[in-house]
Amino acid sequence: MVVLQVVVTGGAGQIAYSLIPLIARGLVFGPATRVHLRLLDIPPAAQALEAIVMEIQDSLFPTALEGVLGTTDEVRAFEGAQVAILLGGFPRKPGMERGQLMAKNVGIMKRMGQLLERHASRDCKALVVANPAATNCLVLAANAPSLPRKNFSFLSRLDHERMVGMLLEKANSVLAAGTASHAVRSERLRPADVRGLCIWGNHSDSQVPDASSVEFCLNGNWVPAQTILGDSPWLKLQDANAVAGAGGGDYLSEAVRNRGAVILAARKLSSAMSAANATAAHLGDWLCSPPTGKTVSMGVFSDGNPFGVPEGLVCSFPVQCGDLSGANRGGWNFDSDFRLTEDVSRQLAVSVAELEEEREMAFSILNGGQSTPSEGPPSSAPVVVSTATANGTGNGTLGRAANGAVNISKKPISSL
Ligand code: NAX
Repeated sequence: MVVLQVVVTGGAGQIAYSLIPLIARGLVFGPATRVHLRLLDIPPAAQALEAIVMEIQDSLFPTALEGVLGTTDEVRAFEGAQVAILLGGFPRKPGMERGQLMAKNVGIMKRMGQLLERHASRDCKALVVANPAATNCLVLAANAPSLPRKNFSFLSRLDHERMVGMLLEKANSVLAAGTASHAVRSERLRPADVRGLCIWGNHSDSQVPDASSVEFCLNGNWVPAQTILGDSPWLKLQDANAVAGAGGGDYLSEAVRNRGAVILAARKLSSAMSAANATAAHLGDWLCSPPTGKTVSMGVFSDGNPFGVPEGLVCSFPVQCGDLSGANRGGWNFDSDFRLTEDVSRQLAVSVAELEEEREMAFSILNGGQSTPSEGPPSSAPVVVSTATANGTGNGTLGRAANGAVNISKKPISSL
């Protein structure tokens, strides 16, 4: 019997609390995979970890969980790990600027990368959820240079799932009201009845929720979203700078970008249940599913991407996961059929510029004030200039934003 060694950092945090039952019930790595779970947290959380281990024991999970270790010993947690789920990080405090949060968190990620490098399995797959997720992932990989770059990813799936959920909500309410011009359907649309969307770029307010090619499966046939929603402005991509922060009823993209803030304001805590479910979906598709041809959003290294994003960045893209049992376990490919419209291309360039600034800031912090990444990844090639066509079915390459990036070090941290 194979036992998968899985380390979860931030094991006493709130996302972990929702994720652990999913893993323990076989809903992440599949019912046939036994998991040995190592929950790592920092010493102030040691008691909470102990309590979580007791709760796991009391939950009588049937078979998927082979064993659990709650620990503050980093080496024990990472020893031989085959999957690393990085939830652990320093939380945002009131009034904290992005640069300050970055300084705390990239230091943690550097340490986690060193642990991966020294103690994890040589084929360990790492998923970064902790914010700033994209730049954390870059720092993690830079400090674990002997692991393949394709083994590193960050979570943009939550934003993707939020967009699917909102599309379903809207389409089902139109169908229920019977106001769709060509569409008649009695059954509710389900998540599997939506395709053709992607979150591009950073996991931040600059992310690009792209609904330009969304289709619904209506009575067994895939139809453009407009068949149900009409030529609705709601589907149009709103400029990231125009996000009002009020909840975003007018545009889907605005609502997706604001979702984390709305939940944080209402719950006084950031999204945890949905973040755990998105983490499970990301890992399940990446590591356990047979190839389905399904396109999902995943934060991965840009190396070799067909969309013109510079090499050496970690960025959210449309990807398809490959056959993950056996030799190809953990494989994924860019979905090169995905086309960037001009609007998406322009906004992706802004998000990529933000990622480049974050990278510079992170490695400057880690190198004691010098922005040259002496311990960072190779610096990137220049941005490929857009050749997207005016009809919105461009050639899939990225344009440089006319307005460039904002200075992110003083930017308030978005609720993510
Ligand atoms: P919590 O603050 O509840 O948990 C974080 C845990 O990490 C705490 O228990 C803390 O003690 C621990 N920790 C801190 N430093 C550590 C270290 N060096 N080693 C191990 N553990 C350490 O946060 P939670 O709500 O669970 O969120 C976790 C992370 O996910 C945060 O960074 C959050 O911003 C991020 N998110 C990312 C999302 C995404 O889509 N990528 C969405 C959800 C979430 O906001």
